[in-house]
Amino acid sequence: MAMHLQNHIDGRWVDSVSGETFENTDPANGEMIATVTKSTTADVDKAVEAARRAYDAWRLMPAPKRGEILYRAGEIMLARKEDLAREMTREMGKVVAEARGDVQEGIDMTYYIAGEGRRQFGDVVPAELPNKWAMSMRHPHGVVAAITPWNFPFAIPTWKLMPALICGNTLVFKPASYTPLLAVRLVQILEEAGLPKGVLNLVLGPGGDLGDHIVTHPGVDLISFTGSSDTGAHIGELAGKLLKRVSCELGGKNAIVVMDDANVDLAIDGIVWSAFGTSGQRCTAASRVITHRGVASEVIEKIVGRAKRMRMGHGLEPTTDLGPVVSKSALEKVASYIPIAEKEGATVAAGGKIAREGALAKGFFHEPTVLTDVKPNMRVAQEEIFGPVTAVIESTNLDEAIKILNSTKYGLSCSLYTSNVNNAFRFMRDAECGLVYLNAGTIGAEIQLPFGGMKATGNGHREAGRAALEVYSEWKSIYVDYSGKLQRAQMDTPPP
Ligand code: UN1
Repeated sequence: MAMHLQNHIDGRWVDSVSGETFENTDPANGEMIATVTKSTTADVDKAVEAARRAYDAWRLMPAPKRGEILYRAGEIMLARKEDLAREMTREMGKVVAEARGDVQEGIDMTYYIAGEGRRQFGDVVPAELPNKWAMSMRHPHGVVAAITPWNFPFAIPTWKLMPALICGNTLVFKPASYTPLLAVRLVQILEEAGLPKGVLNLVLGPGGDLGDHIVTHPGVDLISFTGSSDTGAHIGELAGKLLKRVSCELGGKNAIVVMDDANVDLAIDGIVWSAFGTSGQRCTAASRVITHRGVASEVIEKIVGRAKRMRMGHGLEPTTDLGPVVSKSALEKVASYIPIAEKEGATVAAGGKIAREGALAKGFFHEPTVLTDVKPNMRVAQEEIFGPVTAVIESTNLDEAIKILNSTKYGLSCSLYTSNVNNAFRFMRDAECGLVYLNAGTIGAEIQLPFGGMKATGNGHREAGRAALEVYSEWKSIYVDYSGKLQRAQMDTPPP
């Protein structure tokens, strides 16, 4: 019996005013998981109104008390980790070991941010005039809209919800339409942990008009979005005209550079994990490999061998290495890049096809694919494919490799395999990426450091780590003059 998933508005689980629904299905076999209420702009209005009503009481609750609710939420997540992971695998396809990692990342973020309830440091600095006090403190924005993707259906919402909550904001949460179940689970957990009604409101449904309405709604103060660069630019345009705060986490075309002095087998492990983990559907996925010519044939032979041995299947099966991609349109997009690659002169060295054998035909499976003879300016070396496809490019030295690395419009994650410390430090300095790895793959960022990227990967903000608070609060500088007389800064000279 399929579940039915509803919006959560002002503390109540309710259907959309439209009465319409859409289906949530397993991308590995097409099985129905749930019917989902399909929201309209009128539902968004209700969600924003509820969030506005709840704002003052929430912002005035002492931040350590808000933190206690988050700690309790973390405990509940930990207790339900296995169930959440299994539901995630069914809902969006990633293998269950990775789904556990996604939930764990959400737990890590929740505990980490709960601690910020007792920090949120400001500055107290000397004033230039006598008997005067100068300090800064954080202030919430008001109502935050969190628009989240399906590829990390638990972790990424926690990156947005938890810091927004700890800073005293209330929320309208619109998850991707492919992953409403994990969003419902997260809201249920926060509700059980004691979040007051109206503080977190959930609106389910596909983006488009609904997304535009959220972004332009006068009751929404900040939009935090993770998704494609095109959608991010659109949101930025809409919000910019209204001078709203926007934080965007967008695409990537991440690369692993392998030097001729690298431990090649270690590099192969990193490449296979980073290129094909989550079926390549991570913003951080290694969709390019830039290999030194001296080791290129060995690198190619070994990646191809590994890709060919990967077993596709349902993510809940213990034998599965590679799950499906999320949807039919995602599968078609991935497949469309193969003829593009061939036309531009690349060679399909492994994979290259939609999998149609046996039970795989029921799902959205694409073979793990390795493209060789790729030149840095080809479309497959520049555009985000978001599937299990990696493009191998050859280079003659580190300078050239870094130039190729930096030649895309994106700047999220990169990695260098080398045993030469000078190479390592030059790479750390010159890579135009928000995440840099040495002798490790491009995926697997930890939540206590900032996450995000340069150039078209974002709009200058970072999620997670201490940086998260910068997005979800504004600075307020406060001066207290206790001299009892008019003192004019920059003009009055203090007495000797
Ligand atoms: C993403 O794909 O948008 O670093 C997030 C990683 C994960 C997060 C990925 N911790 O791969």
